[in-house]
Amino acid sequence: EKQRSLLLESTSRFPIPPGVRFSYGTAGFRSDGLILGSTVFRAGVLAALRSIKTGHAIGLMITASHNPIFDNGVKIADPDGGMLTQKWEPFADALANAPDPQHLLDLVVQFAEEENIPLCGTQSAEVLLGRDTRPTGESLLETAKQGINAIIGAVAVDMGILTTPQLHWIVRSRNKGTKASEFDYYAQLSKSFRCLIDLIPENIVKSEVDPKVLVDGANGVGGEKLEELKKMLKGLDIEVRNSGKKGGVLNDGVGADYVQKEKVAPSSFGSIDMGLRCASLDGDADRLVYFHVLSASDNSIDLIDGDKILSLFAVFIKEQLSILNRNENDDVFNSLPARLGIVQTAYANGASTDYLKQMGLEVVFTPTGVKYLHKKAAEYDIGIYFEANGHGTIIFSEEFLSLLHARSDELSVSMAGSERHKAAVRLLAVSQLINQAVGDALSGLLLVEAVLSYMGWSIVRWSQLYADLPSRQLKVKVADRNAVVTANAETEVVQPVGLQKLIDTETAKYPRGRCFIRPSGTEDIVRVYAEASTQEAADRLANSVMQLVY
Ligand code: 16G
Ligand code: ZN
Repeated sequence: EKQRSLLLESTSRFPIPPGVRFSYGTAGFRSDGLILGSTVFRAGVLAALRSIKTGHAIGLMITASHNPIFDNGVKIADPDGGMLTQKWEPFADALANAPDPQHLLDLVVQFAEEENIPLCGTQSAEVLLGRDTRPTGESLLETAKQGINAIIGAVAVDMGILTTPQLHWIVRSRNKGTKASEFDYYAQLSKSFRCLIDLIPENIVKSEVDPKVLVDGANGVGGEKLEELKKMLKGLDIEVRNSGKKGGVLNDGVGADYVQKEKVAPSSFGSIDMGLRCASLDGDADRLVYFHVLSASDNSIDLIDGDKILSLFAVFIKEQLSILNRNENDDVFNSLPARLGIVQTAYANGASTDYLKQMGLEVVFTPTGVKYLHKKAAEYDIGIYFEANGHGTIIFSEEFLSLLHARSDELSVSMAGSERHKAAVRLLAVSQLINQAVGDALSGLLLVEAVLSYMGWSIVRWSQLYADLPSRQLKVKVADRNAVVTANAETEVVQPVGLQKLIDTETAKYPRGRCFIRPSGTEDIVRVYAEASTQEAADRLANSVMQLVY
């Protein structure tokens, strides 16, 4: 009874704006930050219920990632640090759109019953809150707290300004019972980075590798946090630009999304940086791309996107596995077989997929959205996933990690200092460095830097792993994006019926042509992607398929 009146009373303080429908899309709820109050309050309620249900800490992040500064959003992290289980998304939608407090209460009561969530007032729940640097973030975080406090027994812990992956990492660590503060995050990353650097083979020609990396912080939280991390790093020279402190606007002409989509240098980068290794984070630092400036006259760049970061990681991991399992004649150890899986989406450049397959790697595809890629990657001993936009990570199964620990211990006894021992230690260090909860630009950046040093590769050498096929992306405004239904990891249109045939006919006209369309999960549009052997052909293919979509 007390719970009912508390929920009714609190909900009535955050009425929903008229005429808006909220949907828990690929990346949680997103819209103009000023109309998100009711949604964030309700996400707080949801997070508290999720924590009661799972018996673990839950994360709630206020961010709109790479979107403009006045947008905002909210998303929930599950106990393992991953995305909210898809099973709860319909409930999230229903909650966000409940027209009044009574409807909301009815939904909560009904859902709690279905899911066996006790609401008797004796249960406990913990929700960890984080936000990025957006102007509406602070008040929305307060609103989320009120939503959490509307469930009796739930405790809200304000972790302050964080990158999205930091919050996911903290939730995961907290629930695993390992050290889980923001400081612990920096300590773990810098320690494992150091470990990888210390194990670089002496015969590596280091001359080719510039110790300096220039980083575009998107005028967001990432730059600020990278400055913190930097204080604990040795052996790497990081220069942060667009840290947001010099008046630049979040995601405005800066950031990984801008750099990847426009294929130009972000502001405050230019011809003076030609030849230097540059990286760009997005507004909440869960995406990372690299680039180098090509031309002094315009801002054109050579883009090194998520596919190429993936390829670099795959080369490195594969090499370490093969060193670990190298068959010495007097071998007393069995090999430690590892199923290594690579996960991409339809946006992956065809040249990257060819390259990975040529290396003998298993490549699989899922629809766009981290929740799909992550889940697929978790099916392997080591799963590496990346979206072309720069979001991705490496995940290790618990079973494989414990075997690896054991092997590393054995080797440290009989073969300490051998290449095989080092390979085991390196793989363990990667599992500590890379954020296994979710894609993380800061930890990804350190791993890229460590691997380039290990390989002795310049950014140009890295870029030459393969040549991207020219591609083009277009957006089409349509009356109803949900009229387009896809299958086969978004590579095939099943509705409207007959459209795929037309796309196929068009695509067949171009050498190396490939084209797909899909409804966006974050905007009210349909996206078109085309690639072909020349830029002109890719443009033409995209345009003619766009005509078919109208
Ligand atoms: C969100 C997704 C990202 C995906 C993008 C696609 C997460 C954390 N983020 O940003 O993975 O690439 O949406 O947007 O899942 P779209 O559906 O509008 O093309
Ligand atoms: Zn982001």
